[in-house]
Formats: sequence, structure tokens, C-alpha cells
Amino acid sequence: MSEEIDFKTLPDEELLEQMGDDLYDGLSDEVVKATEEALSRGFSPHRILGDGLIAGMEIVGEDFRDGILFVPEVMMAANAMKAAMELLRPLLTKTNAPRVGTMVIGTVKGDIHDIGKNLVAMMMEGAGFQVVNLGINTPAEKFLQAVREHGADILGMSAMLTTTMPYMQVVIRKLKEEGMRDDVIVMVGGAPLNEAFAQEIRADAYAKDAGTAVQTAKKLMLQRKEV
Ligand code: B1M
Repeated sequence: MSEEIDFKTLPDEELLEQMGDDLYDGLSDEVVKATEEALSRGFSPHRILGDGLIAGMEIVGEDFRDGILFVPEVMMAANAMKAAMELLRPLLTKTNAPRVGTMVIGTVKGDIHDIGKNLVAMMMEGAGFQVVNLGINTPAEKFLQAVREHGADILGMSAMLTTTMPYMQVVIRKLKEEGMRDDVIVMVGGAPLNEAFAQEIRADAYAKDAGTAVQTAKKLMLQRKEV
């Protein structure tokens, strides 16, 4: 049992560190309380994410890789992260920006990781995009159907496994087969990807994180309008 900590008494940096530690331990209530405290101190959601939640999740990832943590513990950490993200959601999605375009986004078939993809979705909304979030384990047909139905400007795909990233190419091929490839910008992301992979599968863009995804999407939308 971890002893009760009064978050209000912690200096700023220690608060974020404690948030990361509690995330590692999968203590959802504690992570939520620390996030509330950080928000009440006026921390930006980006600082809370970067220095608290994502920092904690990085250590989870390392220890998962090294066999120190296992799936149940990682699930608990993921649930704690999701609970905190719900507090950040209104701040990340709030927007005064004019409607920029529509993005369909999903985690590809075979892959159930959704934290990073949801973060991208929230920040895109905050930047003025209408976002259609298809969730996890998304087959090519579902991506294509959503692109058609919503007249999407951008199709975003996320993959976190080296075994699922090749599925992105399946979706791109399907777009081509259906004569839809030139109608939509394809953006890809996820921890195992890089620029070279995006080029290899002929995606239009790769973004390494949610902030870059927003910048890249805006730039590509502008280029599209200029053509
Ligand atoms: Co999994 N897992 N996992 N996992 N998991 C990884 C990805 C892994 C790197 C861990 C490790 O070994 N170090 C490893 C993959 C190895 C590989 O293939 N190279 C791994 C593995 C092996 C597995 C399983 C196979 C484990 C098993 O069952 N034996 C299994 C697979 C299940 C499946 O998908 N079929 C599995 C399961 C799980 C959980 C269910 C327990 C849980 C997911 C819970 C959930 O998402 N709801 C989980 C978690 C939490 C992780 C780690 C620890 C954390 C991922 C995360 O949420 N990061 C992860 C370790 C790691 O990534 N270092 C790991 C925080 C998030 C904010 O960052 O997702 O990277 P990230 O998103 C970033 C960027 O990548 C980018 O922007 C985001 C925000 O800045 N981005 C985009 C993401 N999508 C984008 C799309 C874009 C643009 C940018 O445009 C469209």
C-alpha cells in the first residue's frame, strides 16, 4: 500500500513526478487527483501530459519491454492515463479556431493501443478539425467507408506494433483500388514508425507526436487549398 500523499503540499516538479509514479503503479484515483491539482495550479495540459503522464508511461514501456511489468500492470497504468486524459479532454478539444477540415482516425486492424491516437484526435479537434474517431482494430473497409461518408480531408492511421504497421499499406492500396487515393491526405503515426516507413508505403505524411500531427495536418490542408 502506498501511503496517502497530500498533493497540495508538493512543489510543482514533485507533483508531476508523483503523477508519473502513480501512473506507473496504476493508481487511477491518485493520478486523477494529481491532475486536478496540477490544473488548479494553472499547469497547461501539455505540461501535465509531457512531464507527468507521458513521462510515467515511458517508464512503463521500458519496464514492459524488459519483463519487469506485465500486461495486467500495463493495463492499469493505461487506465489511469485514460482517466486523467478525460480531465484534459475539454481543454484539449476546446477551440475558437474556424473549421479547418475533417479527419477520420483509427488504430489499424490487429492493434488495440489507443492512448496516443486519442491524444492526436483531441488535439486535432482543438485545432479546429472535425474528427471522426473509429477506435481500435480498424479494418480497411471501415476506414474507407468513413472517408466516403464524412467526405474526409485526412485519413489518420495509428499503429504501435511492428506487426500491425504494415496494415497501413493495405489500407492505402485499398484506397487506390477504389479510386479514392487522390481525394484524401493520408497521415500515419505511432511509436514504431518513422519518416522512411511513411514514404515507403506512400503515405502523405508521418507525425511523431500529437503536436506535430496538428502542425502537419494544417500545413497539408493549406497546400491542398492552394492547388
Ligand atoms: Co503494448 N506494446 N502491447 N500495450 N504498449 C508497446 C507498444 C511496446 C513498445 C512495449 C514494449 O515492448 N516496450 C510493445 C510493442 C513492440 C513492437 O511491436 N515494437 C507492445 C507490445 C509487445 C504489446 C503486446 C503484444 C503485449 C502482449 O500481449 N504480449 C500487446 C498487443 C495488443 C494488441 O494491440 N494487439 C500490448 C498490449 C498493451 C496494453 C493493452 C496492455 C496497453 C494498451 C492500452 C491502450 O492503449 N488502451 C499497452 C501499452 C499501454 C503500451 C505502452 C507501454 C504505452 C503506449 C502508450 O499509450 N504510450 C507501449 C510502450 C511504448 O510505446 N513505448 C507498448 C503513450 C502515448 C501517449 O504515446 O501511443 O506513442 P504513443 O502515441 C504518440 C505517438 O506515437 C504519436 O502521437 C502520440 C501522442 O504524442 N502517434 C501518432 C500515435 N498515433 C499517431 C497517429 C498519427 C500521428 C501521431 O497520425 C495519424
